[in-house]
Amino acid sequence: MIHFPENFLWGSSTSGPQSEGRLAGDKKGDNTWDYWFSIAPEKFHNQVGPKDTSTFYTNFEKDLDLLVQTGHTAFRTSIQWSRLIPDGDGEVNPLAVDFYRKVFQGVKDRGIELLVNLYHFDLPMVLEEQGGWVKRETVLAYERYAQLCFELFDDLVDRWITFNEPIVPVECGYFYQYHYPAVIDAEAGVQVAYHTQLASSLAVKACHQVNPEKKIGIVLNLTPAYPRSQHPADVKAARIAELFQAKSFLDPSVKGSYPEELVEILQKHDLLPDYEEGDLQLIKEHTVDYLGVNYYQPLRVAAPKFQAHPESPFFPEYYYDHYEMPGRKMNPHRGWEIYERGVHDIAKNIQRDYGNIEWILTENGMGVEGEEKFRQDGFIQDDYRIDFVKGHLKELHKAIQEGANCKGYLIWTFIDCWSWLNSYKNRYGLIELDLDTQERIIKKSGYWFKKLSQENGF
Ligand code: BGP
Repeated sequence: MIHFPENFLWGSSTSGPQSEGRLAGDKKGDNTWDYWFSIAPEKFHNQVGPKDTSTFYTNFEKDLDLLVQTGHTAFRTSIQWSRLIPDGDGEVNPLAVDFYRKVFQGVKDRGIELLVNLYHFDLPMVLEEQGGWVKRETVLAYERYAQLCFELFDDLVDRWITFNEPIVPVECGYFYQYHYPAVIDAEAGVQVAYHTQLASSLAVKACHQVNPEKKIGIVLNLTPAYPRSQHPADVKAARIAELFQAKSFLDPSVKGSYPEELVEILQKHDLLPDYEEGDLQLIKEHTVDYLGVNYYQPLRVAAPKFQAHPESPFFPEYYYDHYEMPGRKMNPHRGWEIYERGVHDIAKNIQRDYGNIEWILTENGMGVEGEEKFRQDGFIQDDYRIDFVKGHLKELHKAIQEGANCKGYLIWTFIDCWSWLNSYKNRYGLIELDLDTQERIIKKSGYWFKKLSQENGF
């Protein structure tokens, strides 16, 4: 039997835009997803959009009961900026204040620790129309929004989070076209990344001004970059891939400064962002109290096979190729590699290079397409998910024994939820959602998770 430390948190993560849904008269404003779906529904799997998510907005009381039934001692969700301030920087929506206070109170009443994220890929559309994160005005609007959240909800929130996976909207919005504005523009992408970091640091500052005792962190998707081989060119490729994918936010968020090599590379490509005097000092002074780490799959890279065409737009892949390791273990239902050892490597990296800062595994989980085929005796028998979690927990446990400062494990996710362009394609929940009836049915993993939490191990 593997036992976790006392008070280790067991729970799940979701986000506002992926679970709440919209209701006529709820006064929520559009965010970039609402807008994108309205002009290009064909991009979304089965044309299911952000309005038709898992109806948490109307069913939250019952859903919070399901948290208890699946053994949660912690729960993470996000506030939708466009619900609280429909145009991003103006009037506050009183219905949203009421909704979030009820939800947060409901979590607390059930004895569950509450983590609240301020931003999960969901920029209010009015701000996007004015240039979005490329513009410094968005940073200031976010600061005001964050400040408002701290004033309105701090009494109910145990831990705050500034951003979820901030590198993802940069990559997907400005290089790979999976998020709006879906352009290819490295200069804008770097500016967006920089502004997001600045906004995060400003939120840390504001949070501590409202309540110096309160912990605020950032959630990063921290896959280590594994080189194909120990050939110096492969090792270099991995080092640079990690600069772009992890250290671009990890270093300024935890250490308060950017890695020199990243700055040099951006300079070489004439991609340094605009910044103002005082910004770097602010970033230095307002580092996070803890980290959230999301981990699904490792990043494997090799030295680039070809030199980039001089006229081609800049991509980080100028420095590395993605690499498929022969014999890798796969989640065939999602097409992602499974590499449990990655959790241990992340933990050691944080322990060794980031002052062993406190952290929580805030997302880990197994997406499965067509999961209804595993239904037997009325519910989904997702033994593969239980095995997936066990495999990762063994590595996490080993790292904790070796001194890693991890305080909890949050699975993605509790009820199957909507996932951006993938919509409901890949199911991750401990609880199945029937999209037609909105019925919730606990999966085998949900019952198992409760036992895991009660026994604080397995
Ligand atoms: C993470 C995001 C989540 C969720 C998850 C699963 O990166 O933070 O919001 O979407 O990935 O992703 P997918 O549904 O694409 O498999």
